Amino acid sequence: MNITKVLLLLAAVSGGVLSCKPKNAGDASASGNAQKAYVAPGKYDEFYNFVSGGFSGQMSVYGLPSGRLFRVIPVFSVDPEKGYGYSEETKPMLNTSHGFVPWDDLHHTELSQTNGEVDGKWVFGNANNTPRVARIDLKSFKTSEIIELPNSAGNHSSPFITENTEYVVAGTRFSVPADDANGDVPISTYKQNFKGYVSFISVKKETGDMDLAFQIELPGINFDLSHAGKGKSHGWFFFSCYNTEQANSLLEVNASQKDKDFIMAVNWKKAEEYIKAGKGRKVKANYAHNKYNEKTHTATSEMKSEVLVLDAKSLKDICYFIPCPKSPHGCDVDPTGEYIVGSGKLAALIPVFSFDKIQSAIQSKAFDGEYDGIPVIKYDAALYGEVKKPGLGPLHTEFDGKGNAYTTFFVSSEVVKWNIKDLKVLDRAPTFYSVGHLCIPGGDSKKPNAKYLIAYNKITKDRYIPTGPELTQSAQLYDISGDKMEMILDFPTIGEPHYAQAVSADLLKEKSLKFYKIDENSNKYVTKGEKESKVVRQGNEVHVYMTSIRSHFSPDNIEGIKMGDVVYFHVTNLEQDWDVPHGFAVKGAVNAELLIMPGETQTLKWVPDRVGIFPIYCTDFCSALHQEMQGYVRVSPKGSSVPISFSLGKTNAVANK
Ligand code: RUQ
Ligand code: CUA
Repeated sequence: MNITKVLLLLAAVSGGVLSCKPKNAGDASASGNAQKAYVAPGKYDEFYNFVSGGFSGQMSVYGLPSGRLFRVIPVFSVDPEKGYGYSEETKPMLNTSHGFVPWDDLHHTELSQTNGEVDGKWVFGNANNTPRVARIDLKSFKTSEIIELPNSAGNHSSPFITENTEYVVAGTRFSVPADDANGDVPISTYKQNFKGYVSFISVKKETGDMDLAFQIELPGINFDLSHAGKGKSHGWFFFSCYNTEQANSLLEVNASQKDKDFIMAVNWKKAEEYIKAGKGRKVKANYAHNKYNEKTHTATSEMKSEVLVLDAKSLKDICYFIPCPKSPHGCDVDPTGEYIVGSGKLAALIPVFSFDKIQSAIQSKAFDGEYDGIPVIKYDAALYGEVKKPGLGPLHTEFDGKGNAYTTFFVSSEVVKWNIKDLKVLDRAPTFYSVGHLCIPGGDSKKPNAKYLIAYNKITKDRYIPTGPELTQSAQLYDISGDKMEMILDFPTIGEPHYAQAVSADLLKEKSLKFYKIDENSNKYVTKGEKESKVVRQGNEVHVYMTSIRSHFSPDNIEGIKMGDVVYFHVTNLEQDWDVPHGFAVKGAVNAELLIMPGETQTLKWVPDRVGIFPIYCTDFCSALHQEMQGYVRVSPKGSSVPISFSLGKTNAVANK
């Protein structure tokens, strides 16, 4: 089929989504299946589900099988609900070489692993626009660290990890001129000047601290997705690539010219050897590395200036290309590490590659020449086999650990179950509609927990009550414990769900942090008791050392602030009990509220814009007298002689002059 035909077919199929709605419309209740997703009030869910928010820049936490939303974790986007990116303490988390970047596009979530099994320590997320990788701590469910990636643009094939979380890996989606090269070149010089980079971020075993260990410089193509080898293929990483045509315009057509693009196999153990042998070169780069400290409750941002780069062209045997049909998207490795599944967005088959065959092909040099200096392994020499006629537009595959794979089909709106050994299709289930990613708990690890499968759908037209031009996207939950997939629930999601991961609740729930110890709070502006609360003027800066406890702030009357002052409210929540955050807001603040966890200190910067009385109040319903948790700030004209004063509990005092 030529490309025009494929595109026409795609248009016809996606246009027909509404008209060819399956008869039963996936009505789970009709078959009594909905019972399986029912979690009675007061009962716990079996799994945590970490779902990417796509263009919301956040990650959301759902329970499975209920589909209940528990938390939205702010990662790459400011979140006024939690004050993330608005409080002085969290602002540095969003610092980049471009300055403060309050938004990004989070596509993939990946849980940390030990020995190829999900270990419940951290979950990683990628920023697709201004390339970054974030690590979220699964005790506090907060973003702990964000590292920016130089030489990259559109960090899509990320943040996938190796089986002991040695590395988080990221590949550039857009090739661009390197950061240390002159970037002021005609776009038409793509082939000469644009380069691709993949990044290996090291992760410290105990602390999770990340560092950009090295990058590999590659031809200027687009990297799409990736997954690490595991078991026998531990030490390798696999990336799907498109636009091997190196087109710089109308990629819809121009990057679909070739029948096959590539899966790239990277031998990262070999790369480590080259580094030991001093074969890397240090390259100037400018990127931010941001960390949140749970004792100071404060983030710091450090600018880095150098990165170690390995050249894939001259350092032979780090990288190999394997032809893969029709603009590959998903690149998934089965639990044994032997089978690598490539999914061509425009393909009508699924190629399955064999790690053993790839190794022998490399040994015997079964190459089809080179692509820009990188050997291209012969398709047949690497291929284990093809799944024939599985559906249209395969995107992503997860595994059940029982020898089966489940692949999503965007164009034909379905999940298809097939056997990895004999490549036979076993079952198919419709999705509503146009599924992208899917998730089985542990489904990309060595030990999947094959009870449920969740499909993440791009389109929900006619599925829910309408909400104007924008409709929610959705997740659909299937019971896959039997031979047939059974849909048991569907639920709306926040933003656009791309990849998601799930983990048994037992692994996390006991470790969940309940509050921060006030004794350990080493925030520069902490106030450890009401008696220490105060207001201090330093030139035109006014620092309010404030405490909150059910149900008052100390102080709650503040005077002596003048126009031209910059006021910092440093609020320490003195509570030492689970689930008692206090909020803080002041009228006219142009940023957000603060939501302060028990034992934590957070700071709101406020520049009064007029003379008058400004109420403050707690934004989180914390007790029966929450509504009484309020106070007043007086702002006087510039040059006023009203002195700084502050109090709590002094009512009807003599008026100030
Ligand atoms: S993508 S729907 Cu992961 Cu951004 Cu495939
Ligand atoms: Cu504190 Cu409401």
